[in-house]
Amino acid sequence: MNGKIILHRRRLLGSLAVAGGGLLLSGCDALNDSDAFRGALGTAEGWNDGAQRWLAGDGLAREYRAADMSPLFRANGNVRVENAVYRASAAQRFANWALVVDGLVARPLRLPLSALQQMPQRAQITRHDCVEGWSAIGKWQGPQLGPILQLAGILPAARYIVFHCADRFGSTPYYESIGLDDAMHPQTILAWMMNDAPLREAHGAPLRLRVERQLGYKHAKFVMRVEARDRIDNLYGGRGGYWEDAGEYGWYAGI
Ligand SMILES: Nc1nc2c(c(=O)[nH]1)N[C@H]1C(S)=C(S)[C@@H](COP(=O)(O)O)O[C@H]1N2
Ligand SMILES: [Mo]
Repeated sequence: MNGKIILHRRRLLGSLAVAGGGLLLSGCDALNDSDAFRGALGTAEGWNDGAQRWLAGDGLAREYRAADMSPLFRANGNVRVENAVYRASAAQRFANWALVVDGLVARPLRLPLSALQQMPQRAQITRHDCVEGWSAIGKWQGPQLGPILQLAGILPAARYIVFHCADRFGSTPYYESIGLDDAMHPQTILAWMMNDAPLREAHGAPLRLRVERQLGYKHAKFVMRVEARDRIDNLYGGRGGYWEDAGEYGWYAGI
């Protein structure tokens, strides 16, 4: 198992080297410290809890066949983003857009869409369940979140991963958070493709979270920034997400 993961990380780092100048790293020394990486797998601290848990055989969400894909996948919540910065990058088809990865990490990252596209990809056909009472089966593709957090050097103090989105309801920004077990889960990806095409704006372009063991509202669309934190009770309304703060839904939305 460990060997497989290290191989995966080598592939990731190789493809990032190809991505070249587009990728900004604040330190490069740790890029080939597979010893440190192996060491981290052996500890029981922080981000590693999740990895340990799925290495030990935690469950996967069900995956479907292409023939099961819903002919129509509804878009829900915000389907258009009004803020000016987002509109400007959308007009350039996100060519100058970059995902920020920061917070409790040793090496904050700015990852252009092209870098995310060149990382090893995972594609999965899953069922999306919205609390409002509809479901749809769709295909999602993008890099796994776990290796991105490892590349950023997620620190042992990190307990939550927060997704900051470009959209708002009224004056309140949409955001969501998950624990490290879900963040490190193999089916947790930052998808830039849906049903074999780049994400449409209504479905969260340029990048949205897929966290397949949880309900629809956890799957943050229009993700601009991924932040590692030790707590979420001191962020916005303190409950870890837009709907949670609104008192509508709970933080853990396991299916
Ligand atoms: N940024 C953002 N993410 C969001 C929402 C939203 O309004 N804004 N709606 C959530 C809800 S309730 C659901 S069911 C899904 C809908 O995803 P879809 O539009 O691709 O169907 O996105 C979730 N993520
Ligand atoms: Mo939803």
